[in-house]
Amino acid sequence: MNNPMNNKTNKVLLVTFQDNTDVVGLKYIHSYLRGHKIESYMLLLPHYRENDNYKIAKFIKDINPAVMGISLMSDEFFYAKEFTSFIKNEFPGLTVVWGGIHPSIAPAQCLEYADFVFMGESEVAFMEYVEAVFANKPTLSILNLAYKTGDKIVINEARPYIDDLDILPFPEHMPSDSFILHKNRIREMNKSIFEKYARYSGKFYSLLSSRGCPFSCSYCSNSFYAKLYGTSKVRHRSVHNIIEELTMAVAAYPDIIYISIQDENFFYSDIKWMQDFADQYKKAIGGKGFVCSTAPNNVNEEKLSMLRKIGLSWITMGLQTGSQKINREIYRRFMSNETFVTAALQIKKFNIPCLYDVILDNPYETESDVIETIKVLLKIPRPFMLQLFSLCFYYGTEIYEKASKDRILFEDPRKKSYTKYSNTYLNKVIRLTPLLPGRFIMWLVNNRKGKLSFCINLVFLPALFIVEPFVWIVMIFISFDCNVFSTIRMMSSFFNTGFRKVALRK
Ligand code: B12
Ligand code: SF4
Repeated sequence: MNNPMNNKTNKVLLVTFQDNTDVVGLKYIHSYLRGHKIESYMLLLPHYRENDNYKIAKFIKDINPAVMGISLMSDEFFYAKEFTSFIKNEFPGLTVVWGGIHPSIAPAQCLEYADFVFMGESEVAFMEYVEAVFANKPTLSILNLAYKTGDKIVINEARPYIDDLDILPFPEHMPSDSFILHKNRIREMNKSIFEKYARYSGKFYSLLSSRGCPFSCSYCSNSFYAKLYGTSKVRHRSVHNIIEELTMAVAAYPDIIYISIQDENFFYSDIKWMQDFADQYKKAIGGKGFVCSTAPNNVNEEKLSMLRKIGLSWITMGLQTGSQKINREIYRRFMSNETFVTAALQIKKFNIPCLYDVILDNPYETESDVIETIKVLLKIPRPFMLQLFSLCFYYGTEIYEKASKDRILFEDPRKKSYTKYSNTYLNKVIRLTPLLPGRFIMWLVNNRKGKLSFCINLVFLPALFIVEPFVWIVMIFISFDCNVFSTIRMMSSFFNTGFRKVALRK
């Protein structure tokens, strides 16, 4: 195959392996480049397989980029490695740059394959790099950049966080000039393909109203960023700027059902900012529902009341563990169970359905720690649902350093699936906690070692297949203020997301 660099162009190709189109960070990079008149293309490779390489190579030859940027999380490392090795072989002169969370936390590992790595927030730094490449200027002193020279890894200083996020062009729901690997071919993105891959059929619009989190939980990448930047400051966009983005999005995509606020901790915003947001949201976006995440510490009735009135429909909040000791000493989360339960009761008071995150498979947890989690979950009001994650020891995080020092054996975070938690008795009980009566849950806990422990297997599947869908329907119904039509419409998007995820896998 010809090397595109023989015929140098001023084009950038941005690649992702994520299985959905919700690639917020990469969309920001794309918009920033395009906003600065740089010809940027996006290529989405969901469910990428080695066999796809030659089809992709043909597409790359046609586009002929000067720089290829790949965005990756840890679990996409091996796709990026395989793909980059192929590309370097096929197009030896094409510069391949990696960015995103994994290259940020593990640059040396990534530089085994990528020519350069960008660490941290990179809109400005990457654009400077691209402009330098186009102008044949030196690039090695660009901030955020890491590279290898001989055996040595050089990591340049991080550019300070962008304080004024309003300078960033809006990311696009369905990015312009984007292409996708669909049904064995690279196709130009269009609405129908987009809806197949977007989460909830594209009916959720992802918004980042702020960047950063004031906390620094040991398992979260924010504990790494706090070290990299020497601060955990949260930066907010102006309300005016957010509303402008939403107004445009809702006009362009009238079938959007929800605004999905992707901020780590939306309730962290101060009350004055929130009041302003509520007023302008109500005026400009009307009754459109929105969903967000929060830490329990930042929930209060004033904020709940204000946001419920303008459409707050779902909340995601982390418990992670009911063991105070694990929370404090291992997760470095200084959030008490009382605070969590109080927040859950307040959320219930405003009739907002809530999803609670719980981390399973923590080798530092004893059986009694896990039982503490079950007990806390039994104190919160129903209906609710759990999002259960198997603990991943991501590189660069505080918990990774600790577990490595303590010689704890853990799975390679690049290979581990965070959704595949182990099938232990107590993990099953946790899964059943929102579905079955509290007394029965405690009975299962107390009989876990006795002759009756087999009973859990009798109730497990019926609860999952009969009770769980029912709880979901009730929660969706509540989220739409008991509107039957909206509930049915939403359920079809949920169904499509689940169904297509399975059907689109080759
Ligand atoms: C919003 C969010 C999501 C959204 C959107 C994800 C997305 N890709 O944008 C959704 C809900 C889909 C999601 C899902 C998941 N997420 Co998530 N998510 C986040 C969150 C809270 C914010 C990400 C964000 O938008 N940040 C703001 C943007 C602007 O930053 P950014 O994405 O990092 O991009 C910037 C830089 O990284 C860089 N960059 C990015 N790509 C590239 C490419 C190039 C070429 C260059 C030069 C630079 C560059 O520049 C960008 C702009 O400044 C982060 C936490 C965090 N602090 O990052 C977790 C986080 C990214 N998620 C994480 C995980 C684990 C997941 C899940 C696997 C499960 C889960 N537990 O949530 C799923 C699976 C996703 C999938 N593969 O489909 C982990 C990743 C850990 C890791 N080491 O891989 C994080 C870091 C949270 C954590 N646990 O620490 N997530
Ligand atoms: S509160 Fe959530 S986003 Fe913030 S550091 Fe902890 S886990 Fe990460």
